[in-house]
Amino acid sequence: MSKPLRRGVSITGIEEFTNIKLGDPVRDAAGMLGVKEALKHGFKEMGVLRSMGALLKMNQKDGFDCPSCAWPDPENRSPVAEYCENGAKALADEATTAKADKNLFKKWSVAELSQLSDYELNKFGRLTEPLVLKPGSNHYEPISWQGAYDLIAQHLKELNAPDEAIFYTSGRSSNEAAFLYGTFARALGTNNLPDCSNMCHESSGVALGETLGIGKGSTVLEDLYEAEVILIAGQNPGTNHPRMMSALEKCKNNGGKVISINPLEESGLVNFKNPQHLSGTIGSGVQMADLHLPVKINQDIPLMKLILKKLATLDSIDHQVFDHAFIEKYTSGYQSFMNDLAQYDEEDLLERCGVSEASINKAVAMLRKSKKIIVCWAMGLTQHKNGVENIREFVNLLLLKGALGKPGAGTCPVRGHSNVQGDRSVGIQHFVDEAMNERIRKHMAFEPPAHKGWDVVESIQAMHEGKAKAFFCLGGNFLMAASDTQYTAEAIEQCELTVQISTKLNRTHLVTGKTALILPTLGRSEKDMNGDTKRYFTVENSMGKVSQSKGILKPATGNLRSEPQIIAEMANTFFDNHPLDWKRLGEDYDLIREYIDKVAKGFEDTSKRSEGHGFYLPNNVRNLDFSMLPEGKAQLTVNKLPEHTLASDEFMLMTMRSHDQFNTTIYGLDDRYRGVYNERRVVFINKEDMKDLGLQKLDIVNLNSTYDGIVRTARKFLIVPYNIPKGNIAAYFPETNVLVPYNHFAERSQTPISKSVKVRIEKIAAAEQRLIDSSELN
Ligand SMILES: Nc1nc2c(c(=O)[nH]1)N[C@H]1C(S)=C(S)[C@@H](COP(=O)(O)OP(=O)(O)OC[C@H]3O[C@@H](n4cnc5c(=O)[nH]c(N)nc54)[C@H](O)[C@@H]3O)O[C@H]1N2
Ligand SMILES: Nc1nc2c(c(=O)[nH]1)N[C@H]1C(S)=C(S)[C@@H](COP(=O)(O)OP(=O)(O)OC[C@H]3O[C@@H](n4cnc5c(=O)[nH]c(N)nc54)[C@H](O)[C@@H]3O)O[C@H]1N2
Ligand SMILES: [Mo]
Repeated sequence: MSKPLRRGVSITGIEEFTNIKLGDPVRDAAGMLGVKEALKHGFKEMGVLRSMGALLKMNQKDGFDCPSCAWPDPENRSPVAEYCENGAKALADEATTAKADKNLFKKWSVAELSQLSDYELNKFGRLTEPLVLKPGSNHYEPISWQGAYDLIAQHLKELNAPDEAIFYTSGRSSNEAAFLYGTFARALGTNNLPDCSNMCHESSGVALGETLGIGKGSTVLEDLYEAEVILIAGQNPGTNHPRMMSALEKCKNNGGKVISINPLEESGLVNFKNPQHLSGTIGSGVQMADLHLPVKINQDIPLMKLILKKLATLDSIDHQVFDHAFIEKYTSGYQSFMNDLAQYDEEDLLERCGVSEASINKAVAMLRKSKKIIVCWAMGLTQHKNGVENIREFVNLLLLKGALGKPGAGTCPVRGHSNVQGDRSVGIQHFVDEAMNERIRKHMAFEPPAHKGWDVVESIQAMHEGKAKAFFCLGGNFLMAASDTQYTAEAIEQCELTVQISTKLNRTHLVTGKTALILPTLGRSEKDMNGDTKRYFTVENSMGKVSQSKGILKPATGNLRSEPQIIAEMANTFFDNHPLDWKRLGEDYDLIREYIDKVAKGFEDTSKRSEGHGFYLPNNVRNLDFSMLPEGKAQLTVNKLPEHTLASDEFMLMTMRSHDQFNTTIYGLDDRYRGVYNERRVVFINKEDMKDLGLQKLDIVNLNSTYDGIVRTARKFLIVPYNIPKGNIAAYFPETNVLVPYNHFAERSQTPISKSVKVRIEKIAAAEQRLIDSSELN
């Protein structure tokens, strides 16, 4: 089905091996090695002085918010080192002194650049000036800022309808930039506001909205310290949210227990050495998970049902296991939930989930008496066909145990990008929110569109069908992040104009519309000046707290503009006569915040209240207010078992992150915790499955997925034996996104099924001697 792309660009680069080395998976996460790794990256990318200065200001009250994940900062922050290895890598990546400037684009055509790997593209460094790729040309060339805005205005004026424009957001933007961007789209007349969260925690948002009345988590950081049991399901905090480990450590020191639910026994959950205290750097660390439940991919619902069934049986004896007063007062649906639960056969549930009964009994024993329970989760639950139902099943546990709206208990969807939650809070959403529209009419004096827009998967299909002409991206790397890379590439190419507001070069700059623009922007660590005034912006962390972020580094070049400024200038050039003073909005962020206070729900006096520790946005679950839900109560739900019809030679593939990447940005080629070095093209597979397939370590295979009769192939991967349930395999994204069909996604949230892709393994060559010789590390 693949069709050649315009300008001869490649969606994969050359698929070459990079000389793999294998070691044992590491059991201790973080520790001194983590700090050393972080500093190594920092020093290499930005020099010693620049990196020390910046690291000291990251996540401090007078500094900037870490550009990596959205985990909150403790109130009594450590004066140094309130960062983690990954934060330091993210910073080094942004503050690098390398430059992708006009000379690079003069020398390299887009086709030539696209032959490189994502890792190599990112290494070119920071984008330095606005660039245009004209129809028929193969090279980007400089364009003035005003020239770029004029070109955008001209294209927007040529649209037949506002819905021919699409505005994608990635979660690194500020509240101010995201709010202006959403406002620009709505002022134009469209709700086409797809967001990276559509591929990420959308299933959480939908599930939590339906059951608890708010699409966000309910816990605050201090709750984790107090919890009796924390469940960590489908999340790899040691790699993706390392600062969460210190919170888990506090929980454990207070006597709490941690249960990990994951097909893999991830390093951070085995043992953690806190790099922030001495014992962490030299001692033996803390054993994190008291219990590991190696669930099969997408069998969390059977596992939870079995646990709930066993708890229900115990409860029927003494009525002390479930919190009946809570259930009575705050929930609806108890009887139908219990009737449904009674139907399942325990043996069948046990077999489906693949976890030993002894381990499940241990989990039941831990949960039985506990009243303060927190469930943390991430992509392992959301990126399945039944992603929404997965989360609703864990909410059932919390509701039955009355573990909500009190200290030490609640929901904790661990968000990804550092401001992905804030972007949504200030209006990046494709559906219509009538209350917000009313406030827009009242305070901004324009008529917002009253029909639904497109999310990520709908946008891709619309582009592919030629329904969209202009595609804007506020950050991100849409092509590589989205599913079905070839289909998405063809979709993007249908556009007349594509515009990327970005910091670093990536493949979405190379696979473009007929005309393409790159608008280079300031990174979060950089000083954002308006004349002599230093500006700041605000962000919301994973727990709903809004605070300020002020860059401190000298910008990579003098020709970068801030995201709000770029959006405002684009709007100012396009609109001839508009009720909003776009020019001033691009200059004065206090003015943007005044509008945020009036238009976005829960924001009030943001400029002032975001100072210092910041403020929490309202959260109804914390007050046990479910008045917005049917009967005014939280909803216990009936969720069906996931059904997979795997052919006898098919495996279930999860596509996940290595330790050296941030989504599509590849910092390095090692996955230290999993013992893989200098290579990303690997498939983790159970030894017994290898035997059944006649495969040896480092054999070369293709992965093929077949959906709706279409075969998609990811070429050239190396077999790596791993402790993973039989029938399950794992590999890294974005390389494997070519396998994920664009039209298969979670019901109701439309999150692509990135964690349960059915694939066949096709051996194409035996292990090469040169690879084996260098593969063992001691
Ligand atoms: N360093 C770093 N930090 C990051 C990111 C990054 O790329 N690099 N990305 C950020 C973003 S945007 C996000 S959304 C988060 C992502 O954070 P995670 O969700 O932790 O990221 P993934 O690597 O996708 O890992 C998913 C985990 O789920 C498990 N899993 C897969 N399938 C299942 C299943 O069916 N059931 C269960 N129970 N577990 C399963 C996998 O084994 C893996 O441990 O991290 C954020 N932080
Ligand atoms: N198969 C598979 N696919 C997945 C996932 C998976 O687990 N498996 N995970 C999904 C998830 S959870 C997510 S969140 C998405 C991520 O999707 P995206 O958010 O679209 O991707 P990123 O890789 O985070 O985007 C990186 C790019 O953002 C730009 N950038 C970085 N910082 C800034 C900034 O401050 N401002 C601006 N304007 N640009 C900046 C840089 O140019 C960089 O190249 O991917 C999804 N795709
Ligand atoms: Mo994410």
